[in-house]
Amino acid sequence: MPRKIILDCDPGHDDAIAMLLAHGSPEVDLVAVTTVAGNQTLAKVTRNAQSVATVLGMRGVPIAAGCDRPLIRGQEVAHTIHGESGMDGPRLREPTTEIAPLHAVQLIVDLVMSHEPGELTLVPTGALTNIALAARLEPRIVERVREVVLMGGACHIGNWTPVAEFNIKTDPEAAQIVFGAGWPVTMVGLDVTHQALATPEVRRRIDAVGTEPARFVLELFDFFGGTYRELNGFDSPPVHDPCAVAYVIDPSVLTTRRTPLHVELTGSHTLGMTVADFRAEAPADCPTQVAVQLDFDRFWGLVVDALERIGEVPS
Ligand SMILES: [Ca+2]
Repeated sequence: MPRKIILDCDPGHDDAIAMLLAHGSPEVDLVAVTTVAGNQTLAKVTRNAQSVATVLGMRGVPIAAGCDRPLIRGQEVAHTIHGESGMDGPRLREPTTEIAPLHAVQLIVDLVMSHEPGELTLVPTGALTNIALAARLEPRIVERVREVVLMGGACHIGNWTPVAEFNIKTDPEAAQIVFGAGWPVTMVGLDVTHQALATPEVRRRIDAVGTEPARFVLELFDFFGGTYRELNGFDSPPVHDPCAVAYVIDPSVLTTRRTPLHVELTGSHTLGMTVADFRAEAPADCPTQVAVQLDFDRFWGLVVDALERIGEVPS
């Protein structure tokens, strides 16, 4: 049985590849795509989600727009990484997919409550605003969700600040709600996503697929690779968000370690830092774990396989 997931995202170059991986993998059933302000404004990331769905030929998957700002703090966007549109680089077709006529938070609640307990997995790859609000709006979803596999956080080195990762830093209160809710959480953070590099060899493998979606991925890498090189000194860009989807498809892609996780909400230099406790083995009933190692070949194999399955998309 394919694993049913809701992808809650802010496309975003790497979010686009997360959508691609979910859409092209038979091991997961993408039930909905929900958007949240993050890499760019809500309007821009939602339009980008529609564009990606169009490029990939994704039909029948509802796309719903969610929160347009963090719970408490002012909105920060990542235009330095993702450009003014939030997904600069590729020239996109006019989107043909529509937006669902309800708020993403309501859609998440409705879907979780209308599925069997343990059936739906939430895969957030942006700020955790929608997920936190969904848990507050309908607390029963916490017991019904199978697990939350999120891209965000870092146990050692951040990207938005020395110790904080962008998705967590931009809405730390929402992140703390999600980490502390009691449902199983796997944090797929920079510790592993900085291993998911789009190297020249990876690019060659994707180029060999030879389809429009494959060219779209290469155009994403071109832009994202440029900003990462300039700003962060990376030779090849880290492709964060699909790592979370890959873990749902095949958990052996990531090595995980069980640990309590907390979000720093008051530090003057550490706001948004995710604090793990590696001093001792966590108790077996600890609901949170963090990814510590990526199987690089297996991960990129999943992305290439997904592209092969999607094939050429008729216009
Ligand atoms: Ca993202």
